[in-house]
Amino acid sequence: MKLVIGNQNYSTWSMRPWLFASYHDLDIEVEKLSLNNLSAIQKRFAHGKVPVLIDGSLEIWDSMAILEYLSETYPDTRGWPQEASARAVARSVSAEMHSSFQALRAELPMNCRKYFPGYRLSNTAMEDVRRIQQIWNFCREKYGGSGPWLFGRFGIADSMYAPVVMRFRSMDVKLDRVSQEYCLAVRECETVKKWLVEASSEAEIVDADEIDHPSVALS
Ligand SMILES: N[C@@H](CCC(=O)N[C@@H](CS)C(=O)NCC(=O)O)C(=O)O
Repeated sequence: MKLVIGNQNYSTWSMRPWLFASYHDLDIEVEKLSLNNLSAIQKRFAHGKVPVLIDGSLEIWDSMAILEYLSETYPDTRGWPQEASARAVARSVSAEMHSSFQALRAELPMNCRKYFPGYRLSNTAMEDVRRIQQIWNFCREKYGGSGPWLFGRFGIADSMYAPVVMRFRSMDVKLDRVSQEYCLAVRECETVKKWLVEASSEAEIVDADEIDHPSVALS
């Protein structure tokens, strides 16, 4: 299998399946394409976006579908919780991440290399931040007893929310205690650290994903 991703500094959608595959040490080749060269991505893939998982003649072009395929192909990874009601909630919060939080996406692009002191969010983006904290508190309190992740053990829901943790880190978003602890667990994860090292080693700037605000380099 091969996972085709975009620039690690910027590509939130790529981070999700990469994190899941790398956390579980799956034998998957990774190919990186530049988000500055969209025409190359469009030429190669009908829908023109990354990530894409290639398994023989099969192409899967959506991050959630890739995560589910990996979890089904490698059942030991147990991407979704085993218990039916926890699984339904994990799917709900993952789907909400997949389809919502437009203000957050627009105002807080992921930029793993940079910290933006004093960056102010709109009320709409703050509402997205509030909702995400509500989700994290709910999952941690109700399902997170057996470990530091949203449903105890690392799963698809954590892969879906990891890029948000990176956005909050860059923008120094103030969070409640449970959310701070969850963000710390994500940032301390060795696989997340590996992503950050690889993102920091990229020199390429993607102007479309940069914001016009003074920044400090993050290590
Ligand atoms: N719904 C897709 C979104 C993928 C996506 O928007 N990828 C971005 C990179 S992070 C991209 O390829 N953008 C290129 C473009 O929009 O032309 C998924 O879940 O994978």
